[in-house]
Amino acid sequence: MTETFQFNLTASDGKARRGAVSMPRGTIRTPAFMPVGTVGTVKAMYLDQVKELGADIILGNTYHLMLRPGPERVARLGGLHDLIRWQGPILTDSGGFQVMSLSGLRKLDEQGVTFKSHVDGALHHMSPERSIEIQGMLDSDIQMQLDECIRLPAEPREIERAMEMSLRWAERCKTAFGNQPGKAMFGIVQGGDNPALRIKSAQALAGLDLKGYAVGGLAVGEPQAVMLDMLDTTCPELPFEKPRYLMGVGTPDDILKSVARGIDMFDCVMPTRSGRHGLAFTRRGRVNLRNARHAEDMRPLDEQSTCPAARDYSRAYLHHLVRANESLGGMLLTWNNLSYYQDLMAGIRKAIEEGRYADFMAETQEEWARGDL
Ligand code: PRF
Repeated sequence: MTETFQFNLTASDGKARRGAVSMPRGTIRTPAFMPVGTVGTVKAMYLDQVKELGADIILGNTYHLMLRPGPERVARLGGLHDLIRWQGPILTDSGGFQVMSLSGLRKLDEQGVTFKSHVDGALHHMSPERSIEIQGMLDSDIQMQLDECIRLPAEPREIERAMEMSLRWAERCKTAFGNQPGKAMFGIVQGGDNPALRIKSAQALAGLDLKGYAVGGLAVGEPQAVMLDMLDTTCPELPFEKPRYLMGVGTPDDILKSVARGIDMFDCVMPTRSGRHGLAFTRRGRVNLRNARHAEDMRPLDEQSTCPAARDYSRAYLHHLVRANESLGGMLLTWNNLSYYQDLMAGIRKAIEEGRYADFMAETQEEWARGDL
């Protein structure tokens, strides 16, 4: 295990990259999918299961953890890893995006954001420096700059203002983070659906020589084609030898197409959240277990799956659990979905190594299109 943060590319196929991020707490095989553990739990899962499925890193949220249990308390309790019992790397999002989507946003200016807690209504302030300080108290391994993410569609001037401010915040976060050899602070490209702003953002961040780069401000209301265009524009501007993380993305199809454009890391609530809502991701596409057609179907979701949730339980039982709002329904479907996502990533990595990524993508998409078993 290394003392420092390192990224090594080991193979490529077209623009798709196969590599590994190595840091003191572990190695992340890329392309990687990071399960979301917002409040210090990957919802409805034991972290031993998450590890067993092949996840090398999980994500936490600065916004949620600062409100509850609070960063000072987490630090007194020995840091997030010991508290939640996950010894691998943890990436924390900076809070800007969650403030926008969850809190009664009060005020956002050059200083930072002032917002109302969704927990108890109390007012909080977060500056770029405070976000990094909190991520440090959580002992996060990969910390994200504070940024401002604009929902699309939006006015070009508004997109530009947020992108420019995010750049200034990136510099402040870099200074606040300082030099921590075993950890990393990633910058976040913004610029909405505007290619020129995306290029400007990516080039300026590249100039800051950060350890990794995220692409933010996508999957926020635009069509998939726009997101993919922005990746085509942005990725070539980012340093080739640094990891690239597409934030909050996405569906299995989004992931396949984004890897083809040079993305190395992903996170999304989709497998966990949709599992709790009765939706299963499978080799043959999506299956809504709420649907009455499953009520007396004794077949499993997919007998070829590597996951017991997909192999050993009938659709009839999953349907019953979902309809009855039983916790076990959400647990089994989350397990199935995270298993599907991690197996997809393993398949992607292997295909890149073997130089057959385009074929893998086409075959995977064909299987989805055939529809449920
Ligand atoms: N910024 C941050 N977190 C994010 C996003 C962003 O733009 C997105 C957009 N898809 C998800 N999570 N800080």
